[in-house]
Amino acid sequence: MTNTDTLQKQNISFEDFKNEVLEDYRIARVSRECSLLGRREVLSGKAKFGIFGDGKEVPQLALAKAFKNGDFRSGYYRDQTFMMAIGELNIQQFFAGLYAHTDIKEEPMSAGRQMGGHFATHSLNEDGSWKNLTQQKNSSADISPTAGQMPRLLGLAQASKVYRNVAVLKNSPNFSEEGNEVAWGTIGNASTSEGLFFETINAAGVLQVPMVMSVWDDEYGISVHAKHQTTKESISEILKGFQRDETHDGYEIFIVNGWDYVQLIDVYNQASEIARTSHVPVLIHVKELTQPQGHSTSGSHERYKDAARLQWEKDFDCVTKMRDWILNFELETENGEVLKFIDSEEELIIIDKEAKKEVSTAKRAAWNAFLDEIKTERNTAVTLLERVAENSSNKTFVLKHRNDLEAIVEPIRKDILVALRKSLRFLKEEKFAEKIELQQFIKTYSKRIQYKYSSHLTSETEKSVLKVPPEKPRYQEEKNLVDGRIIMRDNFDMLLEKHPELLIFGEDAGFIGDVNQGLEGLQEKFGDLRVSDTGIREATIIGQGIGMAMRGLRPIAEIQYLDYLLYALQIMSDDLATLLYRTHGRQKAPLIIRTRGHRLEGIWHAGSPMGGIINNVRGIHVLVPRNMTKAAGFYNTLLEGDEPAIVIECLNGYRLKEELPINLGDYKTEIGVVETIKEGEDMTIISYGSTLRIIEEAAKDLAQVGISIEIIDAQSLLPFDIHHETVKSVAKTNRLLVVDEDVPGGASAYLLQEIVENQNGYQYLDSKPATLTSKAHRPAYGTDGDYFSKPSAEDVFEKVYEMMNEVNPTKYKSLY
Ligand SMILES: Cc1ncc(C[n+]2csc(CCOP(=O)(O)OP(=O)(O)O)c2C)c(N)n1
Ligand SMILES: [Mg+2]
Repeated sequence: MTNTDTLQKQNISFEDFKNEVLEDYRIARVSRECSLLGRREVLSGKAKFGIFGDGKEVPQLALAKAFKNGDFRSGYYRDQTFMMAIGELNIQQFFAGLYAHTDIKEEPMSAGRQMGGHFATHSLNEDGSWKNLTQQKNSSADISPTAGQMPRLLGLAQASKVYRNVAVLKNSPNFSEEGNEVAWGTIGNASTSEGLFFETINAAGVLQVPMVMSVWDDEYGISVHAKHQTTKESISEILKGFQRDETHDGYEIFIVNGWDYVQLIDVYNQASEIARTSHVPVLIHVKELTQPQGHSTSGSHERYKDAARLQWEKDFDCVTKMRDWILNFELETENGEVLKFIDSEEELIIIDKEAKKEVSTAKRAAWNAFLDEIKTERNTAVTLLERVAENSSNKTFVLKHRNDLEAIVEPIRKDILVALRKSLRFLKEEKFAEKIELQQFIKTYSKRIQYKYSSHLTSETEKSVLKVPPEKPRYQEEKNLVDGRIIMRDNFDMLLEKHPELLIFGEDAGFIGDVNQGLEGLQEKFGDLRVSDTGIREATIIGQGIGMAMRGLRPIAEIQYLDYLLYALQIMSDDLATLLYRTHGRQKAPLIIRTRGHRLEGIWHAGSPMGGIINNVRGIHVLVPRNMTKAAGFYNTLLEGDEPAIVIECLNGYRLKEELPINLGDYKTEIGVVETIKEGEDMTIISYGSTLRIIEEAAKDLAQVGISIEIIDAQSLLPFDIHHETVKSVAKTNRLLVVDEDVPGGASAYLLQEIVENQNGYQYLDSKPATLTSKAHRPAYGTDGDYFSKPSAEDVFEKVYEMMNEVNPTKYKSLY
């Protein structure tokens, strides 16, 4: 017998409650059937990998009830039931994901790019414009790395705080209603062992943001038991110190069993209320969950769970427990009447059977939709090959490919292209119309299909940063030289005025206005929500930025020094860089990361690990301005676009004098465009950032011995030189030297490949192309440490001279 509390609390009639319960049960059953059939699809070879939400169904029903329009989820691969309950995933779409259907209409989570179990909703229309996020339920796109959903969750929650409290943002109808939106996180018990989990939990407690964190606890992380994962084997136990009290802000913490439907609903409603109205973060530790089919399709849990545990999992299976509860439910009313959900078990058996049938039918529909499209393409290819064969002297060979292709019962696109491309090889010596047709077909077909896999690495909208019109800095008549940091500061001042949704935050960025005072006085002027200090926690600084950018804000996240970007590089690489790609352009986070580096002092303040960065963040623009005027211009450009980028300012440039532009906030440095900063005849030297000043110094000495070098500032590493200007310089000088402060074979190797291979620079070279870089070790401390670690003006001079000596030993006599 259950009391009437739940009904009274929710103020609903028994009939409504009953319908809701039975509908919930139906969703749970459907979800479970999806898991069961999904596993079979993988084991029978139709899908490649499966990871499912079985055992976690019931708490997700409760979460879905508390989840309102405008709210955001940031979770992981177990949440299919939640997605179904909020109406954002149907059965056919679930299977389309498993089969990797590349049509976004059939597979709205990622157009087949992500493995099943990685969920997302669409924040953007097809043309890249924002939808009204307050009128839909939102799920930020999942990533696979455990706890990788945490940093972004922090930003999703913080956006509500910003929208509620920043006066200029009060009216943001597409993104927020008074900051009433909650960000809901989900994570597995074992993944709470990750640093990102603890970093995020602490930061959300400090920031007091509306974040509700659910931990789905099934006692395991694949095969590894909680005793190896969590101190005291309990995340709520060890997070007790976070509990708020009369004197301190903190968390509200709930503990609830994952099979207890009624308790779960109660807890989730309370959590929602607390987070939504008071912006207090909440932790819900959902215990006693199971994994009926084990972790994933890659193994079986009988290998690591003993008989007693396996029996317990059967007995405490949340769907079974919910079913038993429905079956045994009786409610005595005040007038003695006994109310039940069902008259007999038969009603539940019907729901069970219907769920099975529905899942099986939709699964078949998904498979057919997936396959039919490819079969049509296959048939076209078969017909074409047949006609080609008829005209070829290698008929038998081509026919073999044609017949093999036709015989494949469930073809994929690889099969089609293998047959076509291998057939073409037999026609090398031949010339006939159908051969041309085949060549054309391969080209257009490959291109069309390639797009399905390679689109949306960067913005394809009108707001692509490459489409922002450049604008030159303008200057007053009389020369006005200032410290570089003044240009930054005054430019940020203009930007904060111009873009109300702009926020800047990082370590020491608020009160003192950053370590180099590029934000001096701006917190005082714009308030501590728009210009703010953060804790020392690089990964979640980036996470704050990602989450807030996903909710329509324009964050600039500061990483104090480039060397410390490594703490954040994982989340930049896994989350930010892939977001547009993994959602096929349906979610974006135009986050700007601001940092400074290349040259200061010692092992951890003078690094320039550019090769590592550019190789890890394809999808994020990487900009390396040589001075503050250029840097400020990049921020101005980026804020007009809709893409993520990192701007690396020169650490030794804030006190160097530059002329103060008069059109601050407006002038724009072009992205993907190089700049020739000195013309010359004998050699092209390309570099970026602080190193350019050393090259300029060497250029003067080289001129004295009759060597004229042309210096190009790359400015933008990703993308690099979209107009292929560098090769024009190489065509003139016939010699190329790439200089930077990265390790040998770092970003210099990338630039070399771009120029020699992609721009076909090799054909103009009269000397071996060369690189000059730092040593392989980190830069040592002190002036001599720098001199013996990084390229110096003497190194540049001698490298160039040596190359010229090789060309003309009589004119440039050997130095050594
Ligand atoms: C960073 C990272 N390390 C390892 C993995 C491999 N992995 C995937 S899921 C998983 C276990 C997660 O367990 P838990 O968080 O308890 O979630 P559950 O699957 O039990 O719901 C591991 C180790 C990963 N995806 N990412
Ligand atoms: Mg687990």
